Parts: sequence; C-alpha cells; structure tokens
Amino acid sequence: MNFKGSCGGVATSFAPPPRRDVQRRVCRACPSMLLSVSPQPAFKSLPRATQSHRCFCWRKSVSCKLSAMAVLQDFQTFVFLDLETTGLPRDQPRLAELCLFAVHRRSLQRSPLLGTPQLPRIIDKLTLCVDPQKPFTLEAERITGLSNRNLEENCKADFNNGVVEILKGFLRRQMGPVCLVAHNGLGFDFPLLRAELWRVDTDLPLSTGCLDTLPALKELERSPGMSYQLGALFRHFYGREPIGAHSAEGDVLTLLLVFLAKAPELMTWAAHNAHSWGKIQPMYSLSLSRSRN
Ligand code: DCM
Ligand code: MG
Repeated sequence: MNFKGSCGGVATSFAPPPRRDVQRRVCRACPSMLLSVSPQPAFKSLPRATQSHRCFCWRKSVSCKLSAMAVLQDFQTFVFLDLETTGLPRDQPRLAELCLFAVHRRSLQRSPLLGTPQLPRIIDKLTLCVDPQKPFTLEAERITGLSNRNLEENCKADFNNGVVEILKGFLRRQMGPVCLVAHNGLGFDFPLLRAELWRVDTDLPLSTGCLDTLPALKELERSPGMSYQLGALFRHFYGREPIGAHSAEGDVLTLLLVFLAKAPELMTWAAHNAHSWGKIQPMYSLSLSRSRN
C-alpha cells in the first residue's frame, strides 16, 4: 500500500489495513496536525504501552512513532455552554437559563493576539430562559438578575420537551463529532444539564464530548499564584474585565474568548482528555429532587 506523505513513524506489530479503514484523528506526537490513523480492530484492548499505529500527516511529513495513543477524538465542532441556575450544587439547583455558542474548529485554529479579543465571524448561538420551578437562592437571584417572578412574568415555560427539541436540533445541525465546552463543566454544567434531561426522560448522544476548561487551563497555563476562575482567566489573557458575568450569554462569550487565547492547545487537550457525555453523572437523583420540590 502506498503511504505517500507518511510520517514514517510506523507500527511494527501489524500490516497496514485497507485504505477504507483510515480515519482522521489527532496525533499525540504531532498534536497540531490532522492525521490519518489506521485503527486496528483490537486497538482499544491493547495495553497502552504497546498501542501503536501507522499515521500520515495531511500537511507535511513528520516523524512520529506512537506508542501510547489513547482513543482520540477529532472534534469538528466545539459548543461553548453556560447554565444559570437557582443555586449551587448543595441547593440541588434547577436550570433557569442556558446559552450555547457552536464554533467549527476551523474558526478556532488561530489564537488571537493577546490583548485583542476577536470573535470568529461564524457562530451559531442559542440562548433560552426557562422557569426553573424552584425558588432561587438569594445569592443566585442577586448575581444572575433572574428571579422566579421575572421569569413567570415573561411567561417562560419550564425545561420541557420543547426546550429539549430546540437544544437537540441545535446540536444536531453542527458538524460532528461535537464537544461541549464549559468552565467547571464536570463539576457543574454537565451534571446539571444531564439531570434536567433525565427529568424529562431524554438524553444527549452518549458519545458527545465534554471538555472542562478548568482542569485543562490549570495544566496548560501554569503561572504562580494564578486564579483559574473564568473572570480571572479573561483578565489574565486580555487585561480587562469580562462583560456580562452571570448571564449565560455573557459567560459563554467570556469562555469562548478565553478558549481562543489557547485554542490550538485546548483542542489538542480535548482530543486526548475530553470525557464522553455517557460518563457524566447527573448532579442529583430525580427521586431526591422530586421529593424536595
Ligand atoms: N451560583 C450561586 N452562587 C454563586 C455563584 C454561582 O448560586 N456565588 C449559581 C447561580 C448561577 C450558577 O451558579 O446561575 C452558575 O454560575 P455562573 O454564573 O458563575 O455560571
Ligand atoms: Mg454563568
């Protein structure tokens, strides 16, 4: 088989598979490159130390012998997500506002110059307010500007099938594989969204990626004494205050700009470290939350 353009880093334990098996993925050894890898049927079951594959780079020849490749995801669309809620996890919060910005990886490939936040031109956006059917804590009401009263006065429905259809339709129209991105997403946004979806007996595709920028940036942007709160990261990268903190749309905008400051590294980090939606534990069990409502 002709591996023209091959990086030459070649697994020795198996022969090249037929071309139709080749898939585009991201390579740990040359992470910014799009690679074509040839998965083996028993790939996942190989011990990590002996996993290897034959790959070639679309852009230029590089040398890469992969000896410990995890199952990597070549996410095509990153969906930045933020939820506003009636309180913190200890309050068993309900969702009151959600915002998603979907950006194709092509629009994320170059970091903006530091200090000059610049948004991609092509972004799909979705912002919805919902009646949480649960009282806000005073603090949640204060910081978000949302209240049971103003949501009711504006006739917002609860998190029902209508909201779910809009959310799923929004995600379906994005080029996959899709990776959700949220700051402290593993600790808050993903488990809460899954609890809300389970409440109405539905779910997202289990293979949807989930990237939490909090641990990612702790690893990628090390600086002594640095705070990794979203607002602090924005100040760190852009030297100014973020706009619209604690509105779902304001926080998503801040998150996207923070992501853009380290976009190539974060996309590579996601390829290696993103969780799958199916592994996200809902924030609380429904029987418990129902009995408290
Ligand atoms: N939250 C809260 N008290 C805080 C911070 C957050 O109750 N001190 C809740 C309400 C917010 C939600 O968490 O809607 C999400 O936080 P954030 O606005 O930071 O995304
Ligand atoms: Mg928020």
